Amino acid sequence: MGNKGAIGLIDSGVGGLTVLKEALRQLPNEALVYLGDTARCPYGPRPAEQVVQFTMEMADFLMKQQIKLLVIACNTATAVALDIIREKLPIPVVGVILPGSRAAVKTTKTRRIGVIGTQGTIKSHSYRQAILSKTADTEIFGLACPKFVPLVESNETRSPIAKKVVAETLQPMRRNKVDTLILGCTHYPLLRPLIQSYMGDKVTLIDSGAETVGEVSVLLDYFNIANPDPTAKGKCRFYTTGSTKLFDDIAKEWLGFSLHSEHIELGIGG
Ligand code: I24
Ligand code: DGL
Repeated sequence: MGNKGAIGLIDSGVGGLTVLKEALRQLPNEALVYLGDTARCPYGPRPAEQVVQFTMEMADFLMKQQIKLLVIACNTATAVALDIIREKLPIPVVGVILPGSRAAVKTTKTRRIGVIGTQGTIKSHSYRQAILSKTADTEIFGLACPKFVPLVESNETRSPIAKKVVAETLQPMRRNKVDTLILGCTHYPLLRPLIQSYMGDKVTLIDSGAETVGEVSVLLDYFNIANPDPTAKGKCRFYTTGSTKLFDDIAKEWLGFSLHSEHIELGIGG
C-alpha cells in the first residue's frame, strides 16, 4: 500500500461530501474513495450501538479497497465509534471531533465554546471530553439541532424557513455568550451563512471537516505516506448503499463534476 493507496472517507450519507470537497482542495495529489451509507442515513437519532455496528461495516468494506488512511467524516460516527475502529484497523484512523476541538481551543479568547451537532453527537459528550482533555478551564455548551439535517436535505439552506429554524434552534446558544462555535455535523457548513448571521460577527465558526483535512495533510507527512505522484490527482471513487442516481445527482451539484457511484450492500450478507 505505502504511499500509493487511497484515502478512505466514510459517512452516514452524502453529508461527508463536504469533507471530501475540502480534501480535493487541500490534498490534490491524493486518490480518494468515499462510502456513504445513504440507505441507513441519518445516524444522528440512532442508538450508539447501532452506529458503531454500521460504522464498522463501512470501515471493513473500505479496508478491502487498499486504503492507507481512513477518515470518519461523520461526526455522529466519530463520536461513538472512533476508538473502537482505531483499535481494530492497522492503518491510521482520523475522526472529525479532535481536529474541530483543537481549532476551537486555539481560537477562543473568552474560553466559552459552543458545539452544535446531531442528538447522537451531543449526547456522547465527545466534543466536551476532547476539549477538556486539552484545557480544563473552558466552559463548553452543547446543543443538539435535530432540525438542521432535514432542513438541508429538503434544499432549505437560505430560505426564510431556514432562517427561522436556525434562529429558533440557536436561541439558547446565543444566550451562552460563546466566542467560538463548532459546526459538529457534516451538513452544517451549508447553513454557515445563516448560522453566522444569527450568532453575529464576533463568533468564530469552526468547520470540523475542513480542520480534519488539514490534520490529514500533516499525518500523511508524519507517517511518510503522502503521494508524491500527481497522477493520482482527481482520482475519486464513490460507493453508496442507496440509490446511485440520487447520490450522483447530489454529488455532481455539490462537487461540480459528473461522477458514477457504485451501489454496495452492507450488513448481513453484505
Ligand atoms: N443535501 C443532502 N442530502 C440530501 C440534499 C439532499 N437532497 C437535497 N439536498 N438528501 O445533504 C439525503 C437523502 N438522499 C441522499 C442520496 O440518496 C438518497 C437519499 C447535504 C449534502 C452536502 C454535500 C440539497 C443539496 C443538494 C446538492 C448539494 C448540496 C445540497 F441537492 F445541500
Ligand atoms: N453525517 C452526520 C454527522 O455528521 C449527519 C447526518 C446523520 O445524522 O447521519 O453527524
